[in-house]
Amino acid sequence: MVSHVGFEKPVPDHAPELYRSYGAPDAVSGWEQWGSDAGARYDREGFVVVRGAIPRELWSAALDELQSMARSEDADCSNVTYEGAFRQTLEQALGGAADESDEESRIAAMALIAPETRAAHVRKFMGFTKTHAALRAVANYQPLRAAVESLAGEPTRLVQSMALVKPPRGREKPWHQDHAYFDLPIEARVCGVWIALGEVTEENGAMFMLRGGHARGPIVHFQRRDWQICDTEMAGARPVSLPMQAGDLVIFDAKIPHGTPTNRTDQHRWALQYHYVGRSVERVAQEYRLAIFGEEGKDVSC
Ligand SMILES: O=C(O)CCC(=O)C(=O)O
Repeated sequence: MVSHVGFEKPVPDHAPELYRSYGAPDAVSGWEQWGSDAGARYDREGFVVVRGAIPRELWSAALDELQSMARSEDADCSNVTYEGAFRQTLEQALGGAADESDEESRIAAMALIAPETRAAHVRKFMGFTKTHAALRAVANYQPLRAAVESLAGEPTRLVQSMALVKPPRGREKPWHQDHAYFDLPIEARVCGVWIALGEVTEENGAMFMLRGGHARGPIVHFQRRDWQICDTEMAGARPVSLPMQAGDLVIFDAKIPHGTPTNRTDQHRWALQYHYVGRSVERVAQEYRLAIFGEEGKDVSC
């Protein structure tokens, strides 16, 4: 049963120069090539791209599952976010202004909206690995878990699962560090994995990363188009874009600055994102995180 339905805030488009790529990173071809070199590259650059990392049967089952969740009245996950424009559709279905504070009526109104309309506006699902076996299977894919464990230096647990859908003309996810969203010790090795479930290009919202940027440590975030690193902080940076095919992924340090531009195409861009941390790592109070990354990040999620 979905427990939270939210809508994105309308935001202005980003400046094009925020997502200009300065080269292409080297990639590892399959897990056979994963070794100590990859670990050293992760430490040096803050991320490693692995091509053909998830077998077709796993990624295509995951994509089917997400597409059926998008059409379902109840996506059966902890949290669904829609594009801001979907608010008007919901208001019409409710016969007036949707009461933003009334979660129950927002969830009930989903049943009044045609499945294809709902699906067209989904932006994000969170918290689904307990209920959806196909999505759990990707998170637990053994070679991936082994690589993550080698980077964390100990057995790991999954701390967050998300599906990130960028609909046609879907908005940017501004530059940020994922660690800023986690109540985890700043020295913990938090490892993110972003998996392409279809073709990903600069035009439809590829991941951009700042090579070696994790070494700078935490950067203060501000509420602007999102809770993010300020655009002025990124001026003069030389990021790289990570175009991918379905089944490719990037494993990254949660302190690497990254972001994705607006989808300029008519096609959806589908991705999964999981975060893992060593089992010995304990949560810390939100105040600890805010003292490091900025007070405006209260109660935010990625
Ligand atoms: O998939 C995207 O568009 C951005 C995902 C991301 O960086 C995040 O949610 O932390």
